[in-house]
Amino acid sequence: MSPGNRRTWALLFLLIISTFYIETSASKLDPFAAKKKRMSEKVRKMFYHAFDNYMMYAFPHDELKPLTKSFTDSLSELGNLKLEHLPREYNGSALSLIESLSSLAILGNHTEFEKAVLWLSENLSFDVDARINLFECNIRVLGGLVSAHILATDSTNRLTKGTYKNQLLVLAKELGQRFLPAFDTPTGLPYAWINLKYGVMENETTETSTSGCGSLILEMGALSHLTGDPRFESAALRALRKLWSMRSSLNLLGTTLDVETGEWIEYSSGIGAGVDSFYEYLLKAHLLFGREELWRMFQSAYLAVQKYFRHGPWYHEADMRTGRATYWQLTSLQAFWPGLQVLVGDVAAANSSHREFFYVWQKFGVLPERYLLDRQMLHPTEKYYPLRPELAESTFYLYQATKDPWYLEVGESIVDSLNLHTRVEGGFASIRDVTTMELEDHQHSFFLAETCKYLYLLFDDSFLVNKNYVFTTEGHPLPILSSWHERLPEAYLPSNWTSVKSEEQPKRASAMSLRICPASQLNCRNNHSPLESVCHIPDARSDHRCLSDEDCGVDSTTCRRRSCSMAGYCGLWLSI
Ligand code: DMJ
Repeated sequence: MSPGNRRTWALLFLLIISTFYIETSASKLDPFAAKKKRMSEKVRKMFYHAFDNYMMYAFPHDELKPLTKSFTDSLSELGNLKLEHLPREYNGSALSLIESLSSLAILGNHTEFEKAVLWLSENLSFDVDARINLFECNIRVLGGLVSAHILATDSTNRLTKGTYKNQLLVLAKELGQRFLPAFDTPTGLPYAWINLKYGVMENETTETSTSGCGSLILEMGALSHLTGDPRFESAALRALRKLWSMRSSLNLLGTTLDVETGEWIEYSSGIGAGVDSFYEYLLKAHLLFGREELWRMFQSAYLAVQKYFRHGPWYHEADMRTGRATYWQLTSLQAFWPGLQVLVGDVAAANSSHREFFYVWQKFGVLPERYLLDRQMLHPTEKYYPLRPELAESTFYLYQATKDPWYLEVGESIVDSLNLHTRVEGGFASIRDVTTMELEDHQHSFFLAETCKYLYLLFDDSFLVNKNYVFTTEGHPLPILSSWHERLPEAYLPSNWTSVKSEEQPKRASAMSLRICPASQLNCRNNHSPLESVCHIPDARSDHRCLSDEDCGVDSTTCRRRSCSMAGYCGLWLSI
């Protein structure tokens, strides 16, 4: 062997040994490292299958039609309302590319990220005759641009090689300015629809939803902080305050309302469609902007939800005036709730609802849009599954909080179902009917922004190490910065801390730091020692399935007796 060959071999050997060493020491620390690696690779491939097909057959239009390998310019139709004014010039705004930016950053794809930024800065224009849904455009386009701008300017990511000149922020500001006329109403509540070129159209509908006018604060607030222009945050905050002032004496809100009169149209509401992200944004905006006022609103709203909507692990709808149950339905959108509960520290409740959602997922293979709980049957028309992310999202949050390996299994099962039922040659298709698995020709942009992202982060959260992000309702990360926090008086004492008694003195702890181990004590460590409650009695079976209450143990965090649910899972059903 020549000296040159020997050196090459020695280097190769060292490389093999060090890779082996890194892998074995990593897997010693984390017994699930190999599974996570395999699964994150699988999800990465899923993302690129969806993204590459979009780029090939649909870009620069909004979304991919994976069955016919064509496109749809859906942004101007989003929101499911009938178009009264058909857009004349609208030819798409590369919606799925904008929605993919933060996912590309998380996957570490600098090249595609930079290419996308360049294309958008040269080609994207909002001066188009398009009637768009304010909420959808806010969470998808404004949120996508603002989040990507922050990621592009974060020196630790090195996503753009010095070429970035705030182009995404310029675009975001232009879009934000086009939103403002929507807020010009006697109530300050914004119109649901606005034409990007001409503002609010004549005879525009005055009806909007609670989430439509109550979930704008993260994106518009971030835009104000980034640009120094307070108008965006003020408009969103004013609308949120007005909406909150319309709550009933039970602290409940309805689902739809009139922006001109400020009166409710639909008094029944729940935690799903038309309301969901309103709750989410109260808490997340409090985390992002440190506003105590939002925390107080969230606290009252959350308690009212738990009191009036919750029935065991399920959430039904109720009339905001009386609190009486109206519709007993499980909807796919509700599956985000356990994720929100993790953020607020209600991990036991999150775990129990999440189990029931997963049970329904397993029963059908995916989550149907609507299931009638009282009649134990699918809704006759809403049998579809449009690749929604909510169950994956909650699974990610629950795994972050508990490190219970069971959530990795849930994630794997979601990935397998998506590949089995929705993957086609031209991307990922929605399911029209979960009983037949008939497909529909639509790959929604949130599959790229959220579904793939949460599944990837479940198995590989390296992007989040030493970072502190809040994810918008569309899955776009925004960093929590003390400079964005409301300045509080010197004597301010936070009221939302959980106190943990230690030997010397009570210690403050955030909900997220109270880790629990519901399924096994493996891999659940706090300061290298297992954290376990003295009262914990594990369920008879490690998968928490049960035939009767006898099979259930005692909850580790609350020390309450668990019981067996209708679906055959142990949980804290009786104490609810
Ligand atoms: C997404 O656009 C957002 O998560 C929104 O808040 C609700 N629905 C879809 C995904 O299901």
